[in-house]
Amino acid sequence: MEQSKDRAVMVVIDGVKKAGYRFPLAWERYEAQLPQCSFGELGLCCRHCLQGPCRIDPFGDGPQHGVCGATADVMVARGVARAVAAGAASHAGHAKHVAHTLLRAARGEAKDYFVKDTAKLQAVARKAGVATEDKTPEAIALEVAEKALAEFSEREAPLAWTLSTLPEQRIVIFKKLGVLPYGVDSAISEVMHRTTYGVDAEPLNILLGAVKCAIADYTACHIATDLSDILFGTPGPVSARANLGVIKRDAVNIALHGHNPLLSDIMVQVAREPELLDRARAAGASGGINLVGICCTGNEVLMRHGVPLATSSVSQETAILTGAVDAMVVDYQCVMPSLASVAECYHSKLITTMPIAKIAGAQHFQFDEASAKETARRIVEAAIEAFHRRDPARVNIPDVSYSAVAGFSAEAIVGALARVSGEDPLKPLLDNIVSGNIAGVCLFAGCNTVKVTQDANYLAMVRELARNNVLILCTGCAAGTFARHGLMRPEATEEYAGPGLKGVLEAVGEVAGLGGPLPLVLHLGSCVDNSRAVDIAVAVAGKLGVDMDKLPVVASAPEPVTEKAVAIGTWAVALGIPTHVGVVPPIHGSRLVAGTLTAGIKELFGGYFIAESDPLKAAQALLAAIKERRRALGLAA
Ligand code: BF8
Ligand code: SF4
Repeated sequence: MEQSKDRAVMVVIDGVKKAGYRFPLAWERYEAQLPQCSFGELGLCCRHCLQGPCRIDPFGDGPQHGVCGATADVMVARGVARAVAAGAASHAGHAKHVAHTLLRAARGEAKDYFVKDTAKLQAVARKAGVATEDKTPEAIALEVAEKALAEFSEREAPLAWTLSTLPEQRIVIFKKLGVLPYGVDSAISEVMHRTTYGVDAEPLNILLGAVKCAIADYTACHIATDLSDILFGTPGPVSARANLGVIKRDAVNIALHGHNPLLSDIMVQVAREPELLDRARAAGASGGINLVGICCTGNEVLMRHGVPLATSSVSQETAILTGAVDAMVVDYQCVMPSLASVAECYHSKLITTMPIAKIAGAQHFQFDEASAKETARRIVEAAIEAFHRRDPARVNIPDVSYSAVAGFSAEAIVGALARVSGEDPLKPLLDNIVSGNIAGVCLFAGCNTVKVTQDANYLAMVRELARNNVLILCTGCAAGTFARHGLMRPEATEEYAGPGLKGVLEAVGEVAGLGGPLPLVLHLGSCVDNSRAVDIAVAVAGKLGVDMDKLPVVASAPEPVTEKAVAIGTWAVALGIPTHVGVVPPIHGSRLVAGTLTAGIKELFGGYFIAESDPLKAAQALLAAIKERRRALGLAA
């Protein structure tokens, strides 16, 4: 199978092959794994106690129960629930980290951080129920941070961020089904409890536990987005470039990889310091210091600072294989441990920064918010030092990069629409949905995987949906894909948008002063910023006076990898959104679980999963879901 649809990625892979270097990359490591275990693929293997591992024969000839008596349905449901819990734990860790930093900043204990966006602080304070009159921004921030941190442990009442960001009708449904979380961490812990040896053995009950945990995950994502905006600013449209061609031959290149803006935002500030720039130039880097982003950290600094995006997800190793990345700085999540061995074969330094995310073979610079800039400076110095050892003969930077307009936060979208219709900003969006110029909205989210030619599913689907006048939003590595392929440009609107959609994107782009249409794909941010898509959907639902499961809104993760993607997909379904996955998680060992997630769950929440590996069929299924909803709303389909 072809590794990637990304020309730049293929140039680098071919380059190292031609040069005779032997690096097994993710794709070769995947091949070495084949055939992967069928029990695992179906979700029919359990290791939750020491009597296992237990496996169930999918053909019915061998064992149908684990040692404890667990059935296939129970095993598969437990597997799904634990994946959601792991994903939620990751987003919760990220969110708490930002909340602690806001708290320390407000107390004056983290001098490099401060309230950058007071308007967002006010808005979030209102949501969280924090009074703001006669208080300094620091005093408000302190209370907001405390409120946020209080969302994580078990409380007596539902969570402020869940209640204040979702429509009342959704909350009623969640209450009725017993899936309204009373604590983010406690919901995660509850899944671990109920899926351990000898606890919950009712598959549908386990799935409801997974949904509850997924709603906790949503809440954590929203907290992470809100507090990051307070500390670093709410994104607005910004131009940048994307793909490996953004790495510069004449500069000290530092790749920022991982998720949290806490370190990467400070890196951006420090890399502009004249003293460090002078040192880089003195080392022979006439182009100075060039920061580039990878994965969600890449999205964070792209949307707030226009830092170019180098690559995403499955192709992260190729950044180092250009031979010109002097340091790759990582925090946590989606960072392949293999980066250490790839970096070892070059002059590149892999720098870990978080106590919970060290990698054997990497250099560790302990990051503490109290001394953030100091650490960031030391990292830049280490990169300059590595630059001295770069071998120009091994540099192979593909000449591929596209311009991209990023940073469409909910606030930025409403701001752009307000220029069209000041007193009622959502009106143009609604009018165009009603008239059918916009058939519906699709949010693309999630990763790239070795199981699909990188980007292939995204590209096929986005063209088909845009052609059919579906407005496209994106986050995470989905955003990375579209940026790397030039679909976040106004030119892509001209090329791929159907006539109705094109007209709308042109009209809004002109009025918003972009000097051309809005890009074909609107970049909402990182994976936690899927919460921004919810904010937009909730506002539209409110305006239409319906719940979210009535909206012609769908979601897709065409190339998902992580447990975080499973958690996000599950909450999207719980919020009433038909959600496509292009790589099927291990659910097919249980007809009951697979049937519930792809069909039965619709009766409870309105949303459901569409598991489809063929991108064109997936696009058709999403279009059909949009049409079904339009008809139900009495709109022409
Ligand atoms: O949180 S899309 S590979 S980088 S999990 Fe990871 Fe997937 Fe990328 Fe961002 Ni999201
Ligand atoms: Fe086997 Fe049950 Fe233990 Fe799982 S929990 S390993 S099915 S005995």
